Amino acid sequence: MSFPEGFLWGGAVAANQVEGAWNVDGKGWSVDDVATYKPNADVKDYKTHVAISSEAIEKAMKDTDDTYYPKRRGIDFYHHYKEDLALFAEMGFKVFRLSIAWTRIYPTGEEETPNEAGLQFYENVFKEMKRLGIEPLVTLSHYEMPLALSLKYNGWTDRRVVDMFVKFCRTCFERYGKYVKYWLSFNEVDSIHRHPFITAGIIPDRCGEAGETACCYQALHHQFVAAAMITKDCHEIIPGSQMGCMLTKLMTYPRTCAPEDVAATQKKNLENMFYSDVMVFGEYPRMILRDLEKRHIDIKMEPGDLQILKEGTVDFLSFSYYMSMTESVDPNAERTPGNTVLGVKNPYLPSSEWGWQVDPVGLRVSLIELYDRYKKPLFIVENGIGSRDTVEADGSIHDPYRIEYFRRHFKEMEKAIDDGVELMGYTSWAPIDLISASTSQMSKRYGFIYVDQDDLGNGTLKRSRKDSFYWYKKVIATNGADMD
Ligand code: BGP
Repeated sequence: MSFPEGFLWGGAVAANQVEGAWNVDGKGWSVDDVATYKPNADVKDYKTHVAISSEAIEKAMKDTDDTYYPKRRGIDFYHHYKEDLALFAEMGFKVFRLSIAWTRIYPTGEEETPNEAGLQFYENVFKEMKRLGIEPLVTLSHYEMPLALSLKYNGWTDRRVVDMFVKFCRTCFERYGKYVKYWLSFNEVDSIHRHPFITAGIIPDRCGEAGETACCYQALHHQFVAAAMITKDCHEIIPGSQMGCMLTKLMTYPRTCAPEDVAATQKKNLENMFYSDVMVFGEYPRMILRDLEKRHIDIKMEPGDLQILKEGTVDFLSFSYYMSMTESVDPNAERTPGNTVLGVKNPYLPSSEWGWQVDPVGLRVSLIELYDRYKKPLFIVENGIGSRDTVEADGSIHDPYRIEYFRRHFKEMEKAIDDGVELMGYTSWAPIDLISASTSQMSKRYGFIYVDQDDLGNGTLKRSRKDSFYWYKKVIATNGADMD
């Protein structure tokens, strides 16, 4: 067994979780700039962490301090990007996944002309990556939409946001087409129901009598249409480019072999793959349309929308995989959180401090299921474990649990490839410690590189190599042959 020649090993980040510089060089307010760190909330209570309201937004916009708004400071990648890219190159990265913050390019989303300082920043990053021989994999929407569109239109619920997003993407394709050939539209496109605000700018208390669920499905339809439109634009503007969709793979097993548990699990997995079904097959699954009909959810579609979906299907499917869960019809089954969902606990698996259940075999199961369903090349664009790391007196950082996590997941990837799955590459989440999406913590560390900063922003931002840095470097250098 081995990884194919040219396998794209690397790491992934998101602008809102690393860049900082939230209000410089013309950048506008994004939905992340009002996300707060809630030190007293239970880290497993993700609903509290991702909750938002008009009142909270108003309060945040009056507060220019970033102490309790960690995504405003990130890890200051905006000023450290050359140092960080050099560290990624030292590990031997073939690819680096990053996102472009919409509000650096169009501060409110409605400007006629883009913000040149914002365009220049990302061009500098891509030039440095080209110099280092690292291929960019660019996410166009990674929870970073303009707050102005959220406040004015209730985010993606309004059809007019489609054209604004398409304008932003065309600007990126035209400016960066000579550096970037791999693109992703919406990060975890399925996450709109889990955190509608950071995913689609939807403010629950503005959903009116239609209600939040209907708003989410309408916004999601607009995102499906926009994703299909930009896929065609990407192919036309950048010959040879590839556009992927990005799914949270929420692998779910039946808690028992009781047929009711199996049926409930099947429903969960089909619901999870509905989003990639639309973006890969270019149409809504019949059973989803029937489910929406039964729930009296009426998605307003414009004439031609279904044709747009059909003509704008993706070239590859990317996904995040952190953990698996089970499903049971037993109302008393113990549940555990994982990546802003609440699954039934699997007694055969260990859990992280945040409750996420570690399941390397589940990655192989996911790869085979997704490849069998879609017959498209796959790309793992997020996988990793958040944990507390300790800096020893001599400055070393020992993270054997992280090495073990990755080793076991890489072994399962290798088995899936050996079974015939076409896997383009792998970007770990995240190569460098950054701000957690759900809890806005710095202390939930993912990186091969440690960043000296705590949850309240205290620290020097000094970067340090953890033991796993050297381990991953060896894995990449041997294309996965040496994982000891
Ligand atoms: C995914 C997001 C990433 C990343 C990851 C880890 O949902 O796409 O942005 O944050 O989750 O989650 P967290 O940061 O909440 O630990």
